[in-house]
Amino acid sequence: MFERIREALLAGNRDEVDRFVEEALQSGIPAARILDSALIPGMERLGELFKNNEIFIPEVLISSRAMHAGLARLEPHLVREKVEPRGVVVLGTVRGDLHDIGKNLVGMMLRGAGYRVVDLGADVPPERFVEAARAERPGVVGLSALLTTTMVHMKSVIDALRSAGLGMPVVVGGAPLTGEYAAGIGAQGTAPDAASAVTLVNGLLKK
Ligand code: B1M
Repeated sequence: MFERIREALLAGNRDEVDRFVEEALQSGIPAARILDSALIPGMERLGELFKNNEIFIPEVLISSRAMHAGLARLEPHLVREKVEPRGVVVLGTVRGDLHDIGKNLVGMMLRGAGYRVVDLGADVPPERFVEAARAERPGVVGLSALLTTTMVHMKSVIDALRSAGLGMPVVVGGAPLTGEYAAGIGAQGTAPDAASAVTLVNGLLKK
């Protein structure tokens, strides 16, 4: 079951990913297990193939669309409806960076944990984060970056928020980040995956 979802993802077959994920859900497999055992390992394999020049951007894009289809199927199962949000999180991928799959997952998990998530999308300039933080007054701002060339823009967002007098905690995440880097740019924390991001936000909002 998981193997054929992974294969369909690598083949970029959106319809099959959609169908196989639905079949897995129908057979009673929990959404989180489908994510962790099929979709995420599929994306990791995709990353290896891309790194080794065995596949190129067009294939990665097609598989990413298939990943989005799988995530869309899982979303209602990962997100529990809650009437009263536990807090607000403004979330986005920083300027120059188009990677949004990990950020979307973080958003989904936060929604599932009861937060209202204001998702600004990808390639978001610092001014847009400031504007949203002013309007929404979130408990936490979350920044994602997947490139060593764009993670530097996280500091620009934190500096812009602080210059605008906005002192809410900022959490950062994405494959190239380390705790040391996060602390160095003045973030209040980083998390290696979406589930840990929820734990981190919970902890910050409790303080
Ligand atoms: Co790009 N790309 N990509 N790519 N891509 C990587 C990141 C790369 C590692 C591939 C490689 O070389 N092995 C490499 C970066 C190298 C580096 O900087 N060190 C790379 C490159 C080089 C590029 C381009 C520059 C390629 C080019 O044009 N020559 C280009 C840049 C475009 C741009 O952004 N300006 C590019 C383009 C693309 C696509 C558009 C084709 C596509 C993105 C599609 C999309 O997102 N809509 C793409 C993809 C898909 C990847 C890989 C293969 C997969 C990323 C992914 O979705 N992973 C990636 C290789 C890899 O990561 N192994 C690669 C699955 C996702 C669930 O994990 O995003 O890590 P991840 O998110 C995790 C955690 O990081 C964490 O939780 C998430 C869920 O568990 N997390 C947070 C993320 N954000 C968080 C925020 C938090 C907390 C946790 O708090 C707020």
